[in-house]
This record gives sequence, structure tokens and C-alpha cells, in this order.
Amino acid sequence: HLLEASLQGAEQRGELSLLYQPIQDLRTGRWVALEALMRWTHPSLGSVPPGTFIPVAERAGLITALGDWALRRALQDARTAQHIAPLRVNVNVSPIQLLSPDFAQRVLDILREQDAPASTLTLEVTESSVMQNVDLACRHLERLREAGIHIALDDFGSGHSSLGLLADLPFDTVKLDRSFLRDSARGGTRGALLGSSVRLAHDLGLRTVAEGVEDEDMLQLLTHYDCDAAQGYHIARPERLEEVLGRLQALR
Ligand code: G
Ligand code: G
Ligand code: MN
Ligand code: NA
Repeated sequence: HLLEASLQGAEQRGELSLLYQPIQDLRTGRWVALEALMRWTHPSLGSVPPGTFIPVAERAGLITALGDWALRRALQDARTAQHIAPLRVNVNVSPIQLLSPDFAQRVLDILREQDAPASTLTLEVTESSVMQNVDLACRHLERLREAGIHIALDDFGSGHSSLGLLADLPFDTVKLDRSFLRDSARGGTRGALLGSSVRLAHDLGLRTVAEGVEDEDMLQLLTHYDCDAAQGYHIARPERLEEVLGRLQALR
């Protein structure tokens, strides 16, 4: 596979980068976290979207190298950001990473190597990856949480959501999939589920972050439903760290 061959070692050749998208607290209006989103610039093809290269990396056994690179870079960038505001950094975790036997240990090793406080890191894991092996995922996540790392359940509501999963597993935050807001903007039935999902999460002691806020009406709706935080193009698009920090300074 052509992409597979050129993705090999991409992190060492400087072809990977991270963009950051802010997460805004809906009560204070402040940005409280930045989600790291990986980008790959292929030397001749140019920018390859993560929806294309992440699955390639997973199949080719390269996702661990890419994931380790992203975690290191995100922790370094988080340190830079601390000069401006107390921001957390959110890093996405692929199912293959989460379900590898040494996942928790690798994360803890990288934290120590970077001399980074666990309290600046949130790991985003998807529901479907946890479902593949609940016991193993749970063991890793519990260990990471004990170390002070936050765990967010990403894309909640996008697939076959299990409420039992929310109640039983060690999460701090639920990220409500953008299909909730998209559908409620169209007057669809999932709009009603948004409010009840927020309440359910709160009853279980979890924070809520809504994804895909694309206009002011959506932001108002989230405030109405008592959602804690929001992310989306209406707040800010994913951008390079320097740009995000520049905006942040302009806001303050
Ligand atoms: O940034 P964008 O919206 O194009 O991301 C598309 C998908 O790629 C999302 O599902 C996102 O979670 C995933 N993704 C982005 N960056 C990373 C990363 O660093 N690691 C993993 N595993 N997935 C990522
Ligand atoms: O699966 P995950 O939640 O990690 O995916 C994040 C992806 O969502 C990123 O690729 C980002 O570009 C995209 N995204 C962020 N905000 C919005 C938005 O407001 N609308 C849409 N359609 N996509 C968004
Ligand atoms: Mn995510
Ligand atoms: Na998501």
C-alpha cells in the first residue's frame, strides 16, 4: 500500500503536526481545554485527512508510533499554553492503542519523560473501542485516572450507546457527538435526547462537552440544557498552536 509505505517514519521526518480546537466552558465563557487533532502533510500528495491516514496507520501497525508522537507533542504544547492560561490538552486515543497490553504504562512513561503534570492531560476514547474489550479498557483507564489523568468518552451517541457503559466505566467527561446538535437544528427527534443525555451524565457525576457547535442558536440551546462546555466551528476551528494562543490572548 502506497500510503502505508510513506506513513512509515512520517513523525521522524516532520510530516506530522497537531492542530488545536478549543473547548469553551459555557458558564464562564473561558476556554478550558484544547483538543489535539493530528494532520499529515505527504511530501507530494499534500495534506491527507486523518479519516484517511489514521485507519491506514492502524492497519499498518504504525498507530502506536503516531500516538506516542502526538502525546509527546501535545504535552510540550500544553506547557507552552500554560504561560497564557490554565488549559488542559485533549489527546485522541485509537482503539488499537487503548487495547494494547502496555497502553497505560506507555502513557505514564511519556508523562514522566516529559516531566508533565497528569492534571493537564485528558485522553479521549471512543465508546466502540471500549466495547471491544471492556475489562482491558477499564483496567487501563482506571490506572490512568488514579494517576490524575482525565478520561473523556468521545463521540457519545454516535453508535449503539450503552447507558450501562456510562454508569460503570471510569470516565470524567462525556463528549456528546455532533449528530445531537445537527439533528436538533433540523427539529429532529435526537434534539430531545440532548437534554436528557446531559441530565443523565450529570446524575452520574460526569461533565458534558457538546461537539459540533456551528451557530449561536446551538450555543443557546446547550446553555438551556445546562451543558458544561462546547466545541465547534462557531467557537473556533482547529488551528495551529500559535494561532490558538494568539486568539486566546486577544480574548483576555
Ligand atoms: O480533525 P478531524 O475532524 O478531521 O478528525 C477526524 C477524525 O480523526 C476524528 O474522529 C478524530 O478523533 C481523529 N483524530 C484526529 N487526531 C487524532 C489523533 O491524534 N489520534 C487518533 N487516534 N485519532 C485522531
Ligand atoms: O471524533 P472527534 O470528536 O475527535 O472529531 C473531531 C473532528 O470534528 C475534527 O476533525 C474537527 O475538525 C471536527 N469538527 C470540529 N468542530 C466541528 C463542527 O463544528 N462541525 C463539524 N461538522 N465538524 C467539526
Ligand atoms: Mn475527539
Ligand atoms: Na467526537
